[in-house]
Amino acid sequence: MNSTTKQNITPELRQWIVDQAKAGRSPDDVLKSMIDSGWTEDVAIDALENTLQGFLKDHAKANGLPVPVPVPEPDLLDAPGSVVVDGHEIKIVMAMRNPRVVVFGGLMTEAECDELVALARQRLARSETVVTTTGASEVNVARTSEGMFFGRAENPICARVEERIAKLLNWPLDNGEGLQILRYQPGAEYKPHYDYFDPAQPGTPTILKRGGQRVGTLVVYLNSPKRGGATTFPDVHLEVSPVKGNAVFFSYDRPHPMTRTLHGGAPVLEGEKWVATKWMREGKFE
Ligand code: PD2
Ligand code: ZN
Repeated sequence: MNSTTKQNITPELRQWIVDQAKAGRSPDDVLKSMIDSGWTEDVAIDALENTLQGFLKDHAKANGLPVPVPVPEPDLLDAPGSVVVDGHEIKIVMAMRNPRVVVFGGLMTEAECDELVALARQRLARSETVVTTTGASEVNVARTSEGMFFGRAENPICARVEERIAKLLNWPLDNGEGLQILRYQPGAEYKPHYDYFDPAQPGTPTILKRGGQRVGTLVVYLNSPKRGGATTFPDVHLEVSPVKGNAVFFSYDRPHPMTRTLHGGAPVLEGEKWVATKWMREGKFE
């Protein structure tokens, strides 16, 4: 918002906007009233956004809820149907607003998938998830896959894929964790969970010292399992099919179930499932 616009929002106007929202009027409806009474559209949108964001922030704080933060977000409107990143065309297969979920087609080539799998295979160990009570890692029974982490830009393929992801999602490379590779064998699954760190857990402040909260996840499918292995979002009854080279992205602007980002990996029924997960933090992950 520019300073001229800010000056135009008197306390009375701010209160009027909040009152309209509390009365259940939609932002579109309020915007229309403002335009009808002589506001230019862009200035009215700025005033509305600024006021409602402030109101929601105050409301969240007063009610002990986490306050929303900026999140990664692709530019989907630039070219309908696909996004081109460094000459590599990535298809938009599906996009949903709430929760924010976008399915990408061809984010990685078949050769890139095969190369990552070959590099990871040598280093697989039973997967660990961070235990938020202590901040330490241990094997978690909810996850029956095996996995490993690459360091950021550990090798040329990781560096290339990380750069592509950072550009696609408009999120700094430095805020990304290293790629995690998981292998699920038949019967293996990842029970529904949230990827953010639970603020109520005593180990969370320690985890957050390195980069703050997670605010987004990108899961890239490195192969197509024969049967099963969808990524599921139980709150919205969404299932994303694991297709080699495709990816599912979702973001969460606060560490709270209201983001509706509960998700899991359904059991693999036949064949193996390999994925690469990129988690994005609020700040630099160093
Ligand atoms: O492999 C998946 O589909 C999956 C599902 C849920 C991966 C993750 N979560 C994850 O890596 O966080
Ligand atoms: Zn997850």
